[in-house]
Amino acid sequence: MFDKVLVANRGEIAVRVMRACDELGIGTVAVYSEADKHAGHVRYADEAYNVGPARAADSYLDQEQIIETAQQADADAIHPGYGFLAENADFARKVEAAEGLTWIGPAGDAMEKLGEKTKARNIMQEADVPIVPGTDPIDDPERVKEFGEENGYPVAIKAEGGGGGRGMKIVHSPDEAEEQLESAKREGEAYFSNDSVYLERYLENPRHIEVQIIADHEGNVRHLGERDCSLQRRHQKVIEEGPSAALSDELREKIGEAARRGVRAADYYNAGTVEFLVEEDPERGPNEELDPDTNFYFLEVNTRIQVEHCVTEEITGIDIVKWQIRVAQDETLSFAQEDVEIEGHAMEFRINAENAAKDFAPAQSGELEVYDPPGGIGVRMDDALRQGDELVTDYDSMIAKLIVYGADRDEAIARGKRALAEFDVEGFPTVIPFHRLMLTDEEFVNSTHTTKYLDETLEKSRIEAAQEKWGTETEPSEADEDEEVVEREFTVEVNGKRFDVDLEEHGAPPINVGDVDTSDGASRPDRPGGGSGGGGGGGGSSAEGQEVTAEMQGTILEVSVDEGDEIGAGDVLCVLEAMKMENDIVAERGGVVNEVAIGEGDSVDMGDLLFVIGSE
Ligand code: MV4
Repeated sequence: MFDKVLVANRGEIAVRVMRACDELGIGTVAVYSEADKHAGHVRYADEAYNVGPARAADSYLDQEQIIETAQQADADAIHPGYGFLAENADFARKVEAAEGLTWIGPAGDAMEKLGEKTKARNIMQEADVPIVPGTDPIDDPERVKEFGEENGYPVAIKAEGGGGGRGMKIVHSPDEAEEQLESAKREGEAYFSNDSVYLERYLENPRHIEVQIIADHEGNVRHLGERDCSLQRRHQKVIEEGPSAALSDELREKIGEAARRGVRAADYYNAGTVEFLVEEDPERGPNEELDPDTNFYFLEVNTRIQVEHCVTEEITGIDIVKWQIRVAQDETLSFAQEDVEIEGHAMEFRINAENAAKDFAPAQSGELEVYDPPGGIGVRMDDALRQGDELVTDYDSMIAKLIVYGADRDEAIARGKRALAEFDVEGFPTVIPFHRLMLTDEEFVNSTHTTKYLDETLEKSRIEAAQEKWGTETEPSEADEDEEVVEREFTVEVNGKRFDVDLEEHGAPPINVGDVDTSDGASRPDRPGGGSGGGGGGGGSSAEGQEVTAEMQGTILEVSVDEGDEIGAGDVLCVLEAMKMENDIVAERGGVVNEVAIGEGDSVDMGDLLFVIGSE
């Protein structure tokens, strides 16, 4: 049993993994970059370690640093979340080889063979999983033309190391073959350091269906049903749901079983997702070479927990992250395939800090001035930020996920509408208005959309109108930009262990210098003679004159004037020690000291009377 897990990730997925650890009685270790010093996953963890600068390559992707940190913290295992190092087979092997550490994920070798797309295709084909008609790696534009002639156009040229939409080129006619082949090779080299490419028949209008898998080290493989991720924008998923409204129960069963066969053939364990394209275009028809009833085709395997895993958790009641941890410590899956029941319908909305009306431009900065997430029946929030947090823009723009559950798709949509209307985020734009539009959109509501809908069909004017209607953008407030931040470093000892503490004090109270003019409470004259430090007095008036009061709690170190003294503007009235600093309380205007209300050594509270100053 693991005692402690290091989560090599940030944001909502890091918190999601730590929540699973907490429920299993496992301690949690966070890593963070300079940009994430105040991030939610750092607050959530039992311990947290700085692993480097904001640039991911120097922190979240620094393999040696993360492994060393895990060992230093005495963690037993590393969970990579998604993104960053999650699909890096070398890193998985390094973690497994490191003294005292276990990798919470598939074996490095399984990750590697499924990461190479033609290898994955061959494994699937041997396991009787339908694949799109295609080739092994090719190099000659003549091969593209031959393939087009045999299988018809368009032809997809895909990068061997590709995935997620990068490194794919489409050839519509033979004269495009040469140029697109060169371009695909260039992209493959640039993105994946691998210029090897292969061909597939290009399906023009598919739906994107993916099957969740969980497998243990004994070869038990279960599928947890499918998700429909057809609503995408430039290969970025926007809303995911399950089960898919586009599948019959018969096809659902076939796809699920195909996914199980496929990953079993790859000696796969831990969680994973098998992606399929489902072609509904009647003109292209089924893949007759394989099976006359087949219209689904293997696309790729994602060897990680995915953003949208929550959809499956809601409709199966199975905690996938917990099972990742359990199988990594050699536990056996306790449920059979027949025990997995899909019930109800779930939908996930990615809450990105983007302005949908401006081509989904990511917010460049901002403070989460208001964060009021929805609640109630059927609502799940996976997030890490809290109100008052600064938006971190160094990584991706997703700040939260809203997942709704209902007895059926209609109820899930109604809950989604209700929850999105409750959801209040202010300080920077989010895609909440866009999601609200989707839940009233005929194509989406009828589930007739395909992967092309957002990029090619949906009118921009409707997105702009939704943003206008439901957007809650606010101007960044000036006060925050001027906020004083005092940074100090301490060394503290906790239970005999030394820690360096970086203290950042935000919005330290303004230095106030005996403001005896109550006609303008907001005015704050400069301190005579300069000097630094905070704390001071405030003003008020009475029949006897103008009152100087303490603006913060502290101790009077010195009283510099007596009753009856004539004073000039800028004279020091007393010295107040507060927050370990000596603050001169200074008269703003000249006059006569009518009353001295304090003595040396007195403790004063905020608002206590210090002096009354009469006019000359
Ligand atoms: C395809 C395809 C049609 N035919 N392959 C895009 C991401 C990459 N993982 C694979 N992708 C596609 N491969 C063939 N043979 C269409 C896509 C595709 C797509 C797939 C899933 C979800 C959204 C998509 C959007 C555009 C294209």
